[in-house]
Amino acid sequence: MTAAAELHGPTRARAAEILARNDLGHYTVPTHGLYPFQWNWDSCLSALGLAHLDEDRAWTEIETLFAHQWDDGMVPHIVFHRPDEGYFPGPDVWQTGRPVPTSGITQPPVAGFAVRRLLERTRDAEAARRRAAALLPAIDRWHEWFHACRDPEGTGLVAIIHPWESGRDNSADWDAALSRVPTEGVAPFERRDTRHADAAHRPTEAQYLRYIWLVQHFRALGWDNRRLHDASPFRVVDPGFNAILLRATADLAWVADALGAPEIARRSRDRLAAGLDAMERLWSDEAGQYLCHDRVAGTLVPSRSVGGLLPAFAPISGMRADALARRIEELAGRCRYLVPSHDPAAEGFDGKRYWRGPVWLIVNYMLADGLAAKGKARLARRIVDDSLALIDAGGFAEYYDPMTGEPCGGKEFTWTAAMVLEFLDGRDGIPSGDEA
Ligand code: 9WN
Repeated sequence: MTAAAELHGPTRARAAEILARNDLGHYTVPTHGLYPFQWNWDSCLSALGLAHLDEDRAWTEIETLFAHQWDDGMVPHIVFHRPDEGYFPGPDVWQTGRPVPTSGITQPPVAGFAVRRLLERTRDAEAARRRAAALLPAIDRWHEWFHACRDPEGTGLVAIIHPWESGRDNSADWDAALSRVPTEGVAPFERRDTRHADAAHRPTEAQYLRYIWLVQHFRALGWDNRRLHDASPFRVVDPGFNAILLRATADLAWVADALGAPEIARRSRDRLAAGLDAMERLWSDEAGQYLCHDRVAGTLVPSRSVGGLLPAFAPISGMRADALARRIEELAGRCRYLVPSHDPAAEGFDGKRYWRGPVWLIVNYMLADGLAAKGKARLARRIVDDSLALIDAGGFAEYYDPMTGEPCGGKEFTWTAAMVLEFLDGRDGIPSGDEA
């Protein structure tokens, strides 16, 4: 245990307790009540926290998710392991026809990154190599699926076709694209999220209507991923999502090298090179950061959200990393806690409403990791310190108001707890809380 972990003993113990409470044996729920199933990127990031407590259990978390990979290669964003009326939309709405029901869309592909990190840190190299070797082709197939189904024209970057895929559901980034999604014909529904969390912290009714319209639309197309991309009125190239895919692709190449799988390593490096080149098309000098590209409208989206800062997590150039660090410093002057999910100076900022302003610890983790790797230890350290200060003041919430630190959304959150363990116990260059 590091000095920081000892100093934060009670916080660490509380984080471990939350992971245990949300652990259903072979998968974790993000939090009981609000999210009673397994979520894709929650699980992969939570596995990093689980590994501090029980490495075997950490691998199981990712393996359980991949056991529900679709035949076409997609890894779904939710696995509905057992019925629960507490969440909408459930399996009856998705109707994906899977033996264990799943949703029909995906989420940010952090698995390649997580597997490398587990493998690199393992205390049981033989078991870790065996388990990573089994996941390696499955992750490669998922990456292949992205390129085939979400980049049919081979641009090097993939589109999301539903805001839920981004993981940043109600970001202002989607406002214009989502406004083109119709609402006619949406079957009446009752939201359940607002039973568990303050409605003022959640997406609006108008957004939910469009989320469900898209689900119904894809369902009517039989969840055929060869058709969904072109048929979706919502197609956005998110720099954050692509940065995660590129980082995972780089990490998968590393894992493939370590395990003697040269074909996967080569394919991954080719995809990485093409993606990094293409990412430059999302850069905006005016915004000082990356921006989303609306693939339907053919324009960049002038919304300065954290999605455009997340490329710091990918192997981008030093020049771009410097510019992103400057943007984050600028944001530091506009709020008390880094890193807000939307610029407080921008129209549409709302410090309590989900992805329209609040701080999320998983995002802070990825930014701190990327910045530290690019020599920006001081800024990374500031992000880690702010994250731990939020925990000290408000507990393990889903997200936090960047102005006041108020905990928002769900409570006792799995990936928040996992990130705390990473901040306190982690290595790999992320400066931990109390190091000089
Ligand atoms: C829809 C589970 C998930 C996270 C997402 C977050 C939120 C779901 C919802 O919760 O989304 O996937 O119903 O609001 O936005 O990033 O994976 O924690």
